[in-house]
Amino acid sequence: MKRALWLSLFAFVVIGCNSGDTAKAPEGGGAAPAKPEAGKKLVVGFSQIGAESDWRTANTESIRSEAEKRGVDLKFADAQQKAENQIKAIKSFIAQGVDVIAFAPVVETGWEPVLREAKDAGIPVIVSDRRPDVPEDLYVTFIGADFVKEGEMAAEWLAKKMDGKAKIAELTGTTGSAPANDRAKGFRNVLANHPEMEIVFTQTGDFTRAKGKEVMEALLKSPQGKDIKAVYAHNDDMALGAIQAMEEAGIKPGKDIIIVSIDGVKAAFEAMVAGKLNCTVECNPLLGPYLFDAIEKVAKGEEVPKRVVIEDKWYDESTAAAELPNRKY
Ligand code: GYE
Repeated sequence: MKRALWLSLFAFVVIGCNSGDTAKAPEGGGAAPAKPEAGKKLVVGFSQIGAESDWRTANTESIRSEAEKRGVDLKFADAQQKAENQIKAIKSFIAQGVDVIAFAPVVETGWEPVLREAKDAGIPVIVSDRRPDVPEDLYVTFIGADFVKEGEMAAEWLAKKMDGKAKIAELTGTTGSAPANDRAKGFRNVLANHPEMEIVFTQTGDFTRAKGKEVMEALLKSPQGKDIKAVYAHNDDMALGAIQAMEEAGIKPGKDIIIVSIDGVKAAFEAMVAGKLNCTVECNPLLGPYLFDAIEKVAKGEEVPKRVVIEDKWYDESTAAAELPNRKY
């Protein structure tokens, strides 16, 4: 019976987001909440990655508040950035017999066995935010941004700003995660057309402010640090940490070193207004409404597209002040 819930359409949907917009329902907005059968609440298990960044905090808040708004019984598990905790959480959701499982996989690999267990138990799985490297029949839909495109946008902006010439330090996200892999790839796709734009340093800052700061501090102390003209950070938090390290080293962030990052959190806009960050590529974390639209459809046995892409755009120092009051996260 539950296997019918696996119904899905191999379709592809792109959702554009205007700056400052909260997420809209995927199709025409405001889909009516599912009526729980005979007064029974829909039970959803969500395995979140952790609380590593402002983006993640906004994402969690969006998911929690949307569940509450729709009267969904949400079992929320924070994995503290550990895949093994996510696997444990998913196994426990299976054991509890939840109606739908949703998760944001911290890294790309290692999910096939546990997702097979969910499938064998007849519980549909919805993927949020990051892509797992598994056969497509193991999940119903994947809702999230195109990280390769984000990396490309960051590189295009930077190449223009630097007139096609710069020694770049890259602060990468969590090793093995889809956004770290894809944002690195997208950036390099564009750099291939700019022979004098060169990545001379690349190291993980694990998507956190503390590690971004630590890595930048060490880089600035090394002889290589003197050559760096630009920083590409895979998220705003690492850029904000790097900004602190630069200031402590007597370097003017945003001027001596040009900085581009990804996410578009409020703190990044504030840093742009203060002239310390130059550009951020937005990645909308407000996935709650999209996610629960899909969850409710899947629970009712309705079809959902296999992939829902949330579209992003970039903002830089020239538009930051005007945009800041519209920011929702
Ligand atoms: O960019 C980063 C977070 O997966 C898109 O994870 C997400 C990323 C986001 O920690 O800030």
